[in-house]
Amino acid sequence: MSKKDVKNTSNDLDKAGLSRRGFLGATAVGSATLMGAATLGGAVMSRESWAEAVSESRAKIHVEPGELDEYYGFWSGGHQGEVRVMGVPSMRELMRIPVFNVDSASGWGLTNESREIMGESAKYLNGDCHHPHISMTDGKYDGKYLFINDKANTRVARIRLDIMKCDKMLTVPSVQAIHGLRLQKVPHTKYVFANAEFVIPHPNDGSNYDLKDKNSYTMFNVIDAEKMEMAFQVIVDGNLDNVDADYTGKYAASTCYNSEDATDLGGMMRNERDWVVVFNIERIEKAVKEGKFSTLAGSDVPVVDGRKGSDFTRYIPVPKNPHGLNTSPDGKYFIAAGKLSPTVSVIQIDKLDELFDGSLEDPRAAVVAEPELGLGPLHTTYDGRGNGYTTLFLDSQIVKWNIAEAIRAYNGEKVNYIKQKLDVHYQPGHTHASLTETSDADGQWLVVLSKFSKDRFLPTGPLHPENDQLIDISGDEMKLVHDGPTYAEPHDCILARRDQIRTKKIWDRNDPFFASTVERAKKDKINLESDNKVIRDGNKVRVYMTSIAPSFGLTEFNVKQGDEVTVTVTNLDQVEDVSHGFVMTNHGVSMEISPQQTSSITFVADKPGMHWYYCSWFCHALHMEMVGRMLVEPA
Ligand code: RUQ
Ligand code: CUA
Ligand code: CA
Repeated sequence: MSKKDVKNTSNDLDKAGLSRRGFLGATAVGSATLMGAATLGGAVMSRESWAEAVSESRAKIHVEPGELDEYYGFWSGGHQGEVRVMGVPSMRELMRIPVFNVDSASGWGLTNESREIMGESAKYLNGDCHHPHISMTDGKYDGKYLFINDKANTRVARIRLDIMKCDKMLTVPSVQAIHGLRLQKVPHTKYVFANAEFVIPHPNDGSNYDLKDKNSYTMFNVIDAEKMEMAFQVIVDGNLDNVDADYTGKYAASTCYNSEDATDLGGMMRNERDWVVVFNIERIEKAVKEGKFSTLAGSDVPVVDGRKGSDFTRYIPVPKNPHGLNTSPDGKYFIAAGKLSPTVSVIQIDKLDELFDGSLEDPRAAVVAEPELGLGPLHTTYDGRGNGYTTLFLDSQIVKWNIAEAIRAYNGEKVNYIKQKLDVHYQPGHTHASLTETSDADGQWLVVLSKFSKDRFLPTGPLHPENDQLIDISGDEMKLVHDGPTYAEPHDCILARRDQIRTKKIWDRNDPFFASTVERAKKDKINLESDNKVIRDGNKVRVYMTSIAPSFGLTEFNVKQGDEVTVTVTNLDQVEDVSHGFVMTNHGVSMEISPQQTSSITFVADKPGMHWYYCSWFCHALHMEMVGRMLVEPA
């Protein structure tokens, strides 16, 4: 059967008057008629996966043109530095939110507003984000913020979900490489937990390079989510990889793969067990409040010592170089994936109280199961029905397993806790089931982020896309339904129900995003909503103009060669979707001005003569005519 035949089959279904719902009922059609399509694309798609792809589940992901998706997906853009907004289950990319990068379209990293948010770190043009997470209240998404880490330049950023723009960025002091990032779930996201991965000497001034020295360590970083300021830091033994929080608000737990304090691969694999370190947030908070902390040179952030033997932490040994740490949505377990061990370690959270008060002495007593799942377990996600889904990097599979049964097996019962293993393509890292990190986990969809795509797509030269696969987990069996090529490199993603995200249609004139620009205009006695004026202040020139489709308020302004020019544009349009842009040709100047937004950008007018500026967003039939000229008088 050719591709065309397959298409005709679904057309025939349409013609036969079968609605989507009707088609869902017509399972026989899916499995019998279309099995023949298995050879489509030769070796590319297995019989099995194609048969699955055209079945019920496939019909569910077909979001008709003009229809809306059920879920928002937020994808990390990895070392590309942005966050991507997806529609799920269609897997259509809806938007990109620049964060730790420079974006030519919106002017992120170029405009004064974005550079002020980036602060000192605006000088970095790169980033490496891994873990996007939405703020919560009572263990459920509240849709307010999304937080994300930058491993490359040790930053944490916050995105306001009402406008889908980054509004805060913080460089975490005294540490290197923020990797794991999670949020306090209960009672609400008061804190952002951020793991600094690498051990460094303190002070890091070249006087000491010995990682076994007691002044060499890394820290667990706790950020005040509302203020986006450091709350406190906790010194740990070993390094820190991934983290998650519990559903009481009391604990967070991180994996450590380098308990060896080694500097090379061989060294980091020496120990049979590394550990999960559990932080008693309540105790640490109390100590900080009582002033029982120290500070490090050049920083006023409270630091407490959480190394072994401390009241603030417990170290639970787990096999070998663990990676992902994921809390089950029933709040009962922290589950740490073994990576170099074929197991995951199930830590029972309600045993932690006893570990901390001393009534349980052996930290291993908190481990209630260690099921063997396959090779290279990296991350686990949940369906809210008692099952875990763990990616197996080396086996290129996702394995569905039952947590309660794994615990019974650990206690000696003969029970097969493995429910299904499904091939994914290929080498999966993170996996995320819908709403899995909240108590709303609904077991509908699961995304597997495969690090390799190999032969799944048209070749693109030596650099391949990743492959983000969508799997239907609503039934007893996992069904692979979609291949999604993505650019480097969505380490992680999350899914939220669409009603949990509420966005603005146009900007509010009082939005804090451009408040400092409004403030500056006030000082210049400018009414941004009506004035089109040029203000000279020595060799600084401030150009204020409005825009309304299809024209700028100023079609011409004069400056002198060498002037530092700041152009501020206020978009007076109130119609949803009528965004303008401002580009000054040959000056590296570009920015977005969406309805009711004010944006500004500063550059040096270093070339005499006539320079056209134009609107870069196709806003009107006369968009091409939306232009003006900067006339630069030679010095
Ligand atoms: S980590 S592939 Cu950067 Cu989230 Cu596990
Ligand atoms: Cu305004 Cu195009
Ligand atoms: Ca190790």
